[in-house]
Amino acid sequence: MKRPSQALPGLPGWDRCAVMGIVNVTPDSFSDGGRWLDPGRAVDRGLLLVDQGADIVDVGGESTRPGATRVSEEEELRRVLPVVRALADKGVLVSIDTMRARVADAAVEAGARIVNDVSGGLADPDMARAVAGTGVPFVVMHWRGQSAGMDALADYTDVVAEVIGEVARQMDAVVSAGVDPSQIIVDPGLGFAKSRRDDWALLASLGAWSALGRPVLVAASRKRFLGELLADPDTGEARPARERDAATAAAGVLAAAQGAWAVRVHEVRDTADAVRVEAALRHAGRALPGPTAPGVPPAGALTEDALTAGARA
Ligand code: PMM
Repeated sequence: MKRPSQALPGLPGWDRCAVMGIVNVTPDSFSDGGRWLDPGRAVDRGLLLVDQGADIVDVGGESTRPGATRVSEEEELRRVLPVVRALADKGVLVSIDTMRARVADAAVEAGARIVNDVSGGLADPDMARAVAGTGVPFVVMHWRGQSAGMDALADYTDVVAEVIGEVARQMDAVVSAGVDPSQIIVDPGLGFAKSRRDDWALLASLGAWSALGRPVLVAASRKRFLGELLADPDTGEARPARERDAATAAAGVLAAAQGAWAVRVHEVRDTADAVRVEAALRHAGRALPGPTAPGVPPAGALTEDALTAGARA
């Protein structure tokens, strides 16, 4: 993929794929539901993810797993605001994962610096205008309908072309509502109204997203298509969600190699290492475009000799 600028207005630029760590302040998310429902534990978790290499911490208060029903706006606000405020106060770059304009607005007021809307502005007619008013970057994810019924909407002839086309229309809609196009991040929405085969096709074709000219966020973490790939050969049962992290890191590095701007993951450490390896290899022997990111060897540090010596060691 031709990489659109890694820098977004108001956010630091990274010379490698960024890592977004997930803190779901929910009782029912598919892989970590209930673990971070207590605000103190959620904040500690966010800080740990930063220690482990997360560049951004994504805080969500509503599960979007297939079949999930919605929580009330009041409950969502009650879950996320103290966590967003505490992490932002400690200097963490927080994104708020919400489909509601009022939650997005309140979270930005509390210190969030990115709005991550899995509906890409479609679930709440006030969302795009609200985000435009805040001036923060906006993740426009591909979305066809609420989680309760989304599996029935996975019907495509050419999934890659159709998903990109639908995201382009979502982008036009949010720009019409006032969002600055330079603040848009796009996301294929793996697992959202997608079959397993659709997820693989999308993950294999991230290069095609350069047509939109926007940074791409990819969230494969622990999703069903990985669990089914790693199913128990005897029982056919999908690998449990918490045992999908090596596959998640592999998916992340493959997304990074195709030019993804960021990957969103539940467990940060391995993916943070993996994207640094990808960046080091990509930059090896070439001048880096900007200041060297922590963990990325400076330009020229990885010469052919050093790489060969590394391979021998
Ligand atoms: N997936 C989930 C939640 N939020 N946000 C973006 N931008 N992209 C995604 O694919 C996405 C998301 C699914 O639930 P999880 O929080 O347990 O991963």
